[in-house]
Amino acid sequence: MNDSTAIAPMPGSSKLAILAYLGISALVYVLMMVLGLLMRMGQANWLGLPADLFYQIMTAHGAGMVGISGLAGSAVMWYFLRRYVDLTVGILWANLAFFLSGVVLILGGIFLGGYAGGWTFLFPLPSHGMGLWGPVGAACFLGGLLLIGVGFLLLYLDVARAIISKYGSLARGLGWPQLFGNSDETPPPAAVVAATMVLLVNITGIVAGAVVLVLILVNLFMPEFEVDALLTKNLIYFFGHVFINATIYQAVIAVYEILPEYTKRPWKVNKVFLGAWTASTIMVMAVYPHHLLMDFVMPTWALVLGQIMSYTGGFPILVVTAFGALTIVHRSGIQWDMPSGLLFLSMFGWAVGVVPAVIDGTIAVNNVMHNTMWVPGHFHMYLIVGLVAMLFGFKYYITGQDGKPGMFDKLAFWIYSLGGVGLSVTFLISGYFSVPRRWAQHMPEWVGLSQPAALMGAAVALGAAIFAIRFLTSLKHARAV
Ligand code: HEM
Ligand SMILES: [Cu+2]
Repeated sequence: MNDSTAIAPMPGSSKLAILAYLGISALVYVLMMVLGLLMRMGQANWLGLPADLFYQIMTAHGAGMVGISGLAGSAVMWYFLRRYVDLTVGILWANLAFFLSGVVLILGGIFLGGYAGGWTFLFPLPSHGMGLWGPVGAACFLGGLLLIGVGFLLLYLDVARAIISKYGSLARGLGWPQLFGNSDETPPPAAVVAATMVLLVNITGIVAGAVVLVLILVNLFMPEFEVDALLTKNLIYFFGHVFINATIYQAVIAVYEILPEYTKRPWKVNKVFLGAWTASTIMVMAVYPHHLLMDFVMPTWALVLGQIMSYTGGFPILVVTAFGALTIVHRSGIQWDMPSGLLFLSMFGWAVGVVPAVIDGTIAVNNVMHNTMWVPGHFHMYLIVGLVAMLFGFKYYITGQDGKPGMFDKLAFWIYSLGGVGLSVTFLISGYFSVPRRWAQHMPEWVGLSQPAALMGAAVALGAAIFAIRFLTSLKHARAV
């Protein structure tokens, strides 16, 4: 295997597709942030948001953010992975087509059909609209998710095909001969290792998601076809947990590829790195019962597994990445600009966000914190300050906006990062005081926290809007290699 061959420039159609993925995601992030802001303003009593509309917005915000993160993460993976393997451009476009058709159905299901049961579509909510939505609205929402899943399934199958045809097997893609054997062949590059892990967990997750979507869809129109509520909840959280986590595992490839360019030092793929990715392949799938800690009918062993895996599962990749990033940057004379700054910020946000997640993965804590604002607190931290910062860092990079940042960029960087930390911390504090999550109307005692949170939300949305404008107006400088 020879990875040192010069990288061929991207054919125009794949460059266009990647820019379409990224451009759409930049716009959707800003739009969905505005929806988040509306919710927070409603909770702050600054906006009279009727409860039914709040839950429609909450459903759109949740589904939209998770979906667009999947799309943007896969663009990062695809862009770098094609440096090493032969990916199919047609499938990249097909995935986008499936995605956009799914989005149309989802938005129709929510804002025309009235579906407001949350992006997690927990059974039997879709069939219990209580007059707010009917089976058609719910079916549009579920069908839209299914369409998006089909697109992603095609994409990851193509990634699997490409990795197998170059490296021989997925085990080799994960570097097992180097990890477990004494092979002195050079291990696959970090991008290939990460992509192999992601395709394994995401194909499994998407198939589980498709199964449960079909079960619930059939039940919607044929209630006599009974569905087991506990089974559906397991499948939904298996799929949901894996899919959102895999977005970071795709976006992090940007760190592995961009920091070496900046520091002119290679990203080292050693046994620790390979071991972390292999261990996480199993753990990211085994940890999902931490979403069911309050479901007393679950077998105890599964919940104990959820707690133990929460303690161990989130760390390996984070540690090898953060440690690797620090060592590669240390005394390298790196130039700090928007791409490298945002990538570094993302490492911080990811690491900080994992801590409250792990705390909540403890059964004794979850007894109290379950379904409080603590939960959106942890994931907004590692999604806004971690994942989305990583993605915007990549967007600055791909449009060639490196080098000394301008005043607007610096300003956007600070209001985005401080706003993101502030928004998440106010969520966490609310959670600490047991303010419930997913409540349209907040009690007068809670509003004192919802109000500063709304201001922070506005800062994040403004920062992201500047990032998005800077990306969209620099598209002509986009690099092809
Ligand atoms: C300006 C930035 C943002 C604001 C103001 C915001 C605000 C909110 C609010 C108010 C909620 C409902 C909290 C509750 O349970 O009461 C929420 C939920 C959520 N947000 Fe955000 N958010 C922002 C950015 C993001 C980003 C960037 C992501 C993901 C990449 C995200 C993903 C989610 C998810 C998955 C939920 C859960 C929805 C549910 O409970 O069904 N948010 N957000
Ligand atoms: Cu989880």
